[in-house]
Amino acid sequence: MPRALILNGPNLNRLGQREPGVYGRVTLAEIEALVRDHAARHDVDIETLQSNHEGALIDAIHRAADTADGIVLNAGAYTHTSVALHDAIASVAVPVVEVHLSNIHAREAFRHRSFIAPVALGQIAGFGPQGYLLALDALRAHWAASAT
Ligand code: CA2
Repeated sequence: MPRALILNGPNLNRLGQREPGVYGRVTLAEIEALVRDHAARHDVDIETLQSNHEGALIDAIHRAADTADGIVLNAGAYTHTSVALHDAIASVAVPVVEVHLSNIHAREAFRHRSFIAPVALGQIAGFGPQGYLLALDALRAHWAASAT
């Protein structure tokens, strides 16, 4: 069974508490449950992890080199700042799909730049929690294409 790591970065543990206009009312635990359900229906084994610490996210990406076939990554604000996360992704052969709840390109200019995008398979932004399911589907399509 293919394995995917669902990796969430800083402040995503606060979802559902504030700013419902931007991020909705869904909590991270609810998003993870949606992904778990979707993954089970499509025979994907998933692990979920959230951290507010850049180094912990980097360690998780390194570990995924041996334990996962793909990563769904919402790096939160580190998306716009972290050369270290960019380098971590470049250092492993695991495909990464970047996901954002909000459409970062329709928001403040500082959110338009992603350090993740150049080393990701692709980016999904603006579809709320559904984006995580689309990202998992993108990984599934990538695995299927790589197997042929
Ligand atoms: O749209 C996304 O998924 C983001 O990755 C969310 C990040 C933001 O910094 C990125 O630009 C886009 C923020 C994570 C959650 O932040 C919260 C803020 C207020 C209340 C709850 C969560």
